[in-house]
Amino acid sequence: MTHHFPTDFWWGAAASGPQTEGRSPNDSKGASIWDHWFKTNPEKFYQGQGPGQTTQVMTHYQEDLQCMEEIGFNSFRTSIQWSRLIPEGRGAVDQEAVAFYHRYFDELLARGIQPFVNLYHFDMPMALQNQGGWLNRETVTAFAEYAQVCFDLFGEKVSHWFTQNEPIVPVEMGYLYQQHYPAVVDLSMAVQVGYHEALASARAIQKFRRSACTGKIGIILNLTPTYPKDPQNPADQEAAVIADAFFNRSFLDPAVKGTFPQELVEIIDDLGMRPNTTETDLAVIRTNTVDLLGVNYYQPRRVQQKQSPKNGQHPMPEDYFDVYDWPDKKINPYRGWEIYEKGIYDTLINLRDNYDNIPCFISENGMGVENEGRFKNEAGIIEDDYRIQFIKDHLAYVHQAIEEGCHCLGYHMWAATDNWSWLNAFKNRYGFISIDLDTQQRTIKRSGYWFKEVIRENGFS
Ligand code: BGP
Repeated sequence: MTHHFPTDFWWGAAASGPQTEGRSPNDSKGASIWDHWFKTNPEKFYQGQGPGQTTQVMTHYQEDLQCMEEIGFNSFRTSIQWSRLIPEGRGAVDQEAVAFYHRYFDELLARGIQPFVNLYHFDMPMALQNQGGWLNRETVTAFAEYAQVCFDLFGEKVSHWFTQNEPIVPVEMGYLYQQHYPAVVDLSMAVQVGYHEALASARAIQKFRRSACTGKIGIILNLTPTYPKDPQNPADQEAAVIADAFFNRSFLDPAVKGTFPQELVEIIDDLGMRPNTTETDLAVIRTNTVDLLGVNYYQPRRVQQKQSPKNGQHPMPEDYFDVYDWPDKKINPYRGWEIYEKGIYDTLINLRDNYDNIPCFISENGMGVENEGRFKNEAGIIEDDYRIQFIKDHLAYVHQAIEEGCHCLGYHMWAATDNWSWLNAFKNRYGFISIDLDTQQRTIKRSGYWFKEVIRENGFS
């Protein structure tokens, strides 16, 4: 075998609470920003499918987990929904939710699959959003309290915890590019939101360290390696350094090193947008860094020195660089994202060389494809050979990075089952396991059977 992976490598896939749980009539879940946004603006969601539908995991989790066991996963990541566990964001804990998450984690363990549990996947409880959400410092305290509740309730069953998934996304999509609620454009708010998320993550880690939990805690970041148009051109290089500081190092540095990148701090100071900080906050961030890093990798970022004038109306990160559209790029047309396999290797090498080779794993990587039903064979199995190729090409680079000393402990694909994707709802399907939304029937795709072989062999040729 040409690509053999280390013993005990984590093989599996990921999901999130808000993308799989859905709602049932009269359930006791509190609204999240997604429930609220769908109520006020259903037209924003692809084919009017909202977060109440999703894949009904609460009633179908056994079928999902049976398929995952059949594929041979040894680990699976999902998230607890804050607004399900604590409907008002603070205060009373919902006992139905507690019972459900216990059943879910028990079933995973019984099937030999380690639950990796994340606490925040873009799903602010609406009761807290009404008081400012991440703009409000009180939300940081509420998040630490929520984390404590989770550690106390489930700490004996869960050995791998994550504070947040892609914390840059609520910053950029909620406060710069209008794809998440509250969809405003305001860099100063974006900075405050990001700072509070970073602080909240550190405060949750502090709670973890003081709890009885014996496992590991980390964070999941979408790292987008940033490439200058012309690597020999210092102005393009500088543009790449700044874009990297905005979108990667803004969370990577505080999470792993306990500090914020100087380039970013200088820009924010120049703009007079330094968030409200205290010495105590900075000490909490400095001393509560992660044990483990989840790396979500989908696409690179390509930039060049500023060619166009600044937009002038309101400051934006793009005042410091221009996006470079590489004419030779390979693209996933359904999602519009570039496919660049070597980016996963460059990201791991960067962690090896500049982040003390922190233990990490690929926590998401995958390919969303529209109308996958057209690839169904007579047996009802989706023949997603493109996904097999995509994973193979990326895994080969992960393997190379490990051979070169990177401390990468596993590979989780996005996603385990097809699931609901924010504004895109069910447009693109990502899973190893397809779901017929009318019948809720789960069927393993060809990629799932291929992955089963990879897991069995602990590698591939
Ligand atoms: C990541 C998120 C996931 C998932 C995935 C695919 O950024 O962590 O929640 O949605 O991207 O993206 P999308 O669903 O937007 O196609």
